[in-house]
Amino acid sequence: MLRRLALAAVPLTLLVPAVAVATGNHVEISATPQPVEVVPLPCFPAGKVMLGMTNTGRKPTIADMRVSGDSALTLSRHQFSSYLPVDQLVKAPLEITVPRGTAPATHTVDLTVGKERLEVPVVIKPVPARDNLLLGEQAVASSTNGNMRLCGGVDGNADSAQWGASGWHDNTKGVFPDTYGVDFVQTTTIGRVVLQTLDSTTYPAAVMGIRDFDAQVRTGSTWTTVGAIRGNVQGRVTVTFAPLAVDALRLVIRDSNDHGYSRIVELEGYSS
Ligand SMILES: [Ca+2]
Repeated sequence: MLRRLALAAVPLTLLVPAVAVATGNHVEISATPQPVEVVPLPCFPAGKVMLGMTNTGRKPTIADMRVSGDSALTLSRHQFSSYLPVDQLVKAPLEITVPRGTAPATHTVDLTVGKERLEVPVVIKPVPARDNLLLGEQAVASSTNGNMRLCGGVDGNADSAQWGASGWHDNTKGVFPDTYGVDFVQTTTIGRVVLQTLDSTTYPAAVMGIRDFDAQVRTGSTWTTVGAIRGNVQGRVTVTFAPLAVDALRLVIRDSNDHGYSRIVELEGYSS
């Protein structure tokens, strides 16, 4: 090693930039979008920001980004480490959530790589006025498949084409009933329930959608069936009933058209 250095006869000053890259001085930090907006509801989609590192030095390097925020924020990661080729943006997603009741305010997430630092503003929004009273509320299910998110059925996205990212199904293939619904934090008047079951070009409702279900509401500890659907082959199904002040709402799913899983793209509830 010593002999090699001696043969190369490189002046010491030229070695300095390579050392600097290793400590992160030539890594540019980015974050998109700014600010990030977050709604304080348990099943509302998280605030999403794409973190980036670009190696502006002359040699590839390995960089560690530290991700931190104040205690109001829950962050999906606290570190982003990557090999960085020269002049190439390397990205990783960060999701930010806050508990229900978090007051509207602007917070920050700090991103640091070596001596580089970027402060990303995070705006906590007020809870929006909602026609769909299930949107973002706490979902409750009998089981959830590992590839799906419990919140997927009440995240505001009813597009069957985005089923994989934004839907829900149970984890008991071929075994019914399954249940899916929300627990409200305060008594809520509901008179109409809308189910969007899986209904895409590849997976039409008549083949993969929910076939038989009961819509139920809970007052105190008593569940009441307010509608029963049998033999459904449609993607979007509406159940209307005399409005009731309820503490929870759920579907009891008794069969699907493939007799496999209970697939919900979105479950909505309205006052009338
Ligand atoms: Ca959804």
